[in-house]
Amino acid sequence: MSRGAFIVFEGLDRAGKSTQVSMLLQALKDRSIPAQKQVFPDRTTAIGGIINDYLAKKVELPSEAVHLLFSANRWECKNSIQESLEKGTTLVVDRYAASGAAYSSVTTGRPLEWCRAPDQGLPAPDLVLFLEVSPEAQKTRPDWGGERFERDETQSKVAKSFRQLATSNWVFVDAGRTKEEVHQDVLDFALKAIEACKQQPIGKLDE
Ligand code: Z5A
Ligand code: MG
Repeated sequence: MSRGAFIVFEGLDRAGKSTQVSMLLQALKDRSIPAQKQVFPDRTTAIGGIINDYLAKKVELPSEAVHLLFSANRWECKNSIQESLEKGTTLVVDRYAASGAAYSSVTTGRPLEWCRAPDQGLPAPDLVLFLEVSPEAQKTRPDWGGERFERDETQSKVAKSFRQLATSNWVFVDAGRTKEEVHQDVLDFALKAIEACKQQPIGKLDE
C-alpha cells in the first residue's frame, strides 16, 4: 500500500499558512485524496497549554525551556504522524521543526545546530512550502502584533534563520498574491509530492 505525504507549511507570522492549509485540505478532499490537518504548536495537549500561555504572555519561562517544550509538543505527536502516513493519509501540517529552530535561534541566541538537535529523529517532511511575505504585507493582515514574537526586528532575524534551514525539499512560494493564486501553486507542488513519495520510506530529521 502506498503511504501519504508529509507536507509542511512554514513562514513568518501572517504569511497565510493556516489559510493555505485549509484550502489545500479542501482541494485534496475534492479529489478524494485522504488527508488530515496537523497544527504546531498543538495547543490542545498539556504541553501545548503551557506554550499557549507563554505565547499569550501569561507566563514567563527561559527561552531554552520554551524551545524544548515546542520540540516535546512535536514528539508527543510522533506516533500519530507515523501511523497516519503509513495508512496512506497525507498530512497537511501548519508549522513544524523549522519554525522551532528559526524562532528559537533568535530568542535564545544559540546556534542553529543547538536549536535543531531536539527534533532529530522525528519524521521528516516530504515537502516544505515556505510562504514568503513582505513586512509591509504582513502588517496589513488582521490581528498582527498581539503575540510575543510579532515585532519587525524579530521577524527579519527569523526570516534569515529560515533561509539557512532550507533544504532540497523546500519550495519558496510568493504569498503576497491573492489567496487563490497562492493556492494554485501550492496545489501543484502538493500533488507532485503526494505522487513522488508514495513508495518512498518516511525520512527522519537529520538522520
Ligand atoms: N513557534 C515557535 O517559536 N516554535 C515552534 O516550534 C513553533 C512555533 C511550531 C505561534 O504560531 C507562534 O509560535 C509563532 C511561531 C512560534 N510566532 N509568533 N508569534 P502559530 O502558527 O500558532 O501563529 P498564528 O497565530 O496561527 O499566526 P500565523 O501562523 O503567523 O498566521 P498564518 O497562519 O500564517 O496566517 P493566516 O491565519 O492564514 O492569515 C492571517 C490573516 O491574513 C487572515 O486574516 C487571512 O484571511 C489573511 N490572509 C491570508 N492569506 C492572505 C492573502 N494571500 N492575501 C490577503 N490576506 C490574506
Ligand atoms: Mg496560523
